[in-house]
Amino acid sequence: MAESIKSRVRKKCQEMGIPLVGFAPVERWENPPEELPHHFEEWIPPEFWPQSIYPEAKTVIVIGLPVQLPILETAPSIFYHELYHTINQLLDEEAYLLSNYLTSQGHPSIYLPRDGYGDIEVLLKKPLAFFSHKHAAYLAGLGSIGWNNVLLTPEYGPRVRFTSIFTTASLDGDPIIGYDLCTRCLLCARTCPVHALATRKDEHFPPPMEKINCANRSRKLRKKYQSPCGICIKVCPVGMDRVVFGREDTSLYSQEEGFEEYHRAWEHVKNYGSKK
Ligand code: B12
Ligand code: SF4
Ligand code: SF4
Repeated sequence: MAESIKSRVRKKCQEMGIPLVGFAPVERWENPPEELPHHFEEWIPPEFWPQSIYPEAKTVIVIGLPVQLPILETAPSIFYHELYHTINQLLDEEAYLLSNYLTSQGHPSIYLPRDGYGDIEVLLKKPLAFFSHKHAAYLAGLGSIGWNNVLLTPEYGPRVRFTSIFTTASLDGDPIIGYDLCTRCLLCARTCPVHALATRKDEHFPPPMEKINCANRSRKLRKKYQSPCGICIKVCPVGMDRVVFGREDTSLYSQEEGFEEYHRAWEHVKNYGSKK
């Protein structure tokens, strides 16, 4: 019975054009599976667990939509700004519809907003949401956490946005990716314009991050209709999407020679629709 709900949800996701979906029983927040690739020095506090937010929840279903690499390459720009909003809207709508579907099948369920904050000004004071989709995706076996502080997936590297559904249906969890996808190349940290990511490799995990520097940059870019920044997810070499889009060589971001047509295209996009 439980498996059949799972396969119905997978089928529905396929019909809705959702390429990534993962299942995590809520117990995984309390007892993280041993196969997880990272050892966390601090784990998510209990009040952020799904069973604390919706006590009836038995399983978290995580869905992910890709950030199309050639658009992200123009960032910061109006092009990525628009894509970001399109993905966010779709995630919210699709998770809402999926939760209604599950409820109609006799399994009361609720959707979570893909972000869950009113404005960047709120994050500047407290850069946390009440629930973390990155950790949910991690516990649902969709990927491993990168040096850039977001989840890397085999399919899209860090270029994927997530949201979650809390369901009262008890469903089997998906297998955990037991290896670390991050190569520790530190391209993300070295290209961050506001030094928000640590550039020294040490044992601390997750690596320390200056969230406020990143949020401040986002606030400035928003005033120009160019938010968010996205550089640390653009340069990451991980992800099959690089092969799909023919972008395996990440030196195209740091050098113009040999890649003039790309640089010209990005410059053109940056010149329109947003403030300089
Ligand atoms: C707040 C937030 C931000 C803030 C803070 C960044 C951050 N890393 O938290 C700002 C505005 C800077 C930001 C920027 C970006 N974000 Co953001 N962001 C969020 C948001 C809304 C909440 C994250 C959160 O609070 N998690 C909850 C806590 C529990 O997680 P945590 O902070 O990682 O906590 C850990 C440690 O800090 C530690 N810890 C230590 N002390 C304490 C104390 C307390 C009280 C807690 C709770 C934890 C804690 O324990 C935790 C476990 O490891 C999520 C959406 C969501 N609701 O999940 C998106 C999200 C994480 N962002 C996302 C993305 C893509 C970005 C950007 C790339 C956007 C862009 N610029 O294009 C950048 C990347 C920045 C980066 N390198 O991390 C995606 C990540 C997708 C993925 N592949 O993983 C998410 C999931 C949005 C989405 N719906 O997909 N973001
Ligand atoms: S989104 Fe931009 S500012 Fe924020 S951490 Fe990544 S590169 Fe740095
Ligand atoms: S850019 Fe390199 S160090 Fe950063 S997350 Fe990707 S693989 Fe890891």
